[in-house]
Amino acid sequence: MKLSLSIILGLILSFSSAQMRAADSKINVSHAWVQEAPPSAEVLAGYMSLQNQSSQAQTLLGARSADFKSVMLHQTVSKGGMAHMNHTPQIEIKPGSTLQLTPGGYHLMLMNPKKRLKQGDQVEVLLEFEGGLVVPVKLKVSKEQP
Ligand SMILES: [Cu+2]
Repeated sequence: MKLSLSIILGLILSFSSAQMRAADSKINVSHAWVQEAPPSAEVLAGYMSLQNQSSQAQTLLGARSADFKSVMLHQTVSKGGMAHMNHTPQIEIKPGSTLQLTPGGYHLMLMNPKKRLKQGDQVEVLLEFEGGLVVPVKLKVSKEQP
């Protein structure tokens, strides 16, 4: 009982510090998670909400992570009942609006993980915006949308 409580407290603390750093850069990140995949998977998908709290448009150009060989911005689009993924070079977030990266829409395509990632693990990704802004985000690995 004591152990699980301290784990929960630790999670809350690490979550709030990530929130705080993101707020400094005027991009509020929430619901950041990575979908767990089979061990053989060469790509994983990352999802989150990005709220632009600044008075200017912010343009997401890409991302990088020490845990993956490369990271790309993708968009899933349905055409004639088939789902395709398109590479998206950039996404603009208007002032006050929120960009949702969700299953079936925009996502981070996390390619060639350097280690096996399981439910409960954490992944750090650096989001790169136009103008040099870099926002660090911690994503929780989860089987389902948390
Ligand atoms: Cu993709």
